[in-house]
Amino acid sequence: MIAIPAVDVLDHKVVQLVGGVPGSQQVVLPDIAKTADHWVSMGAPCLHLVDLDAAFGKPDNSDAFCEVIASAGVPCEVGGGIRSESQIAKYLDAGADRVIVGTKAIKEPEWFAEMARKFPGKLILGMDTKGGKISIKGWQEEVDLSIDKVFEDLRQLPVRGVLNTNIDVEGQGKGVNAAANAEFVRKCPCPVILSGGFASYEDIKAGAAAGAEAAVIGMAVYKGTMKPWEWETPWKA
Ligand code: AMZ
Repeated sequence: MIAIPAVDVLDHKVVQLVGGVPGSQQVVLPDIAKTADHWVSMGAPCLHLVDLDAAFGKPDNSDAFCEVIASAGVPCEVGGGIRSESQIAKYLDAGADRVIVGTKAIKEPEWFAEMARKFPGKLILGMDTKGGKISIKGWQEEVDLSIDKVFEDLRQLPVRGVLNTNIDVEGQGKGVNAAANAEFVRKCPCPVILSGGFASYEDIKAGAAAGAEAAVIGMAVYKGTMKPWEWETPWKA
């Protein structure tokens, strides 16, 4: 399993929020490109770019993200506020390795199925969960849709994987919910990228043991409490 640093952008700056709540910024860095370059220079094998402005329906950061994607030199996954085929195509044309679609995919599964077939192996379904329920629209709306049903539908689709952020523990630096993560990975029919609360190498090991493909790390690398470049195999477990 690889660890991927998150570059979350709100108000056109790199931020780390607690539980995704605007106003809870623990970290604010003004330069998106510089922050992305920093993680690549530390050996990050991949970048996780999230446009929170777009996820909240505000003017997006897609041009800045496209520049990062084109020059990063490592694979990038990108999401947040993606609601159209042209937005998916814009990021793929810029060289994104994969594009994360959450809200629109959950709200309009038929549209998502069409996009998944149009861009095979390129889409990640963003399925973030709070108290065991799927959460959308910047984690401000809960959806009454069973996770098992979404997994069932996914079996037919050539998606690259599923991103699951555990919102209950996200941004708190207290560690992951290893049992919830393991259950998610066990049930999901495709590769899983876990996110939310990764605070120690033990958390990373637990994600690897569960069979996840990757773990997104945010607060812990920004606060310096986790240093993946110092691991026995940097950024890997
Ligand atoms: O922090 C938040 N409030 C937040 C966040 N990090 N809200 C959404 N997201 C991320 C999801 C996924 O990567 O984890 O945005 C992406 C999905 O966005 P959308 O707009 O397609 O639901």
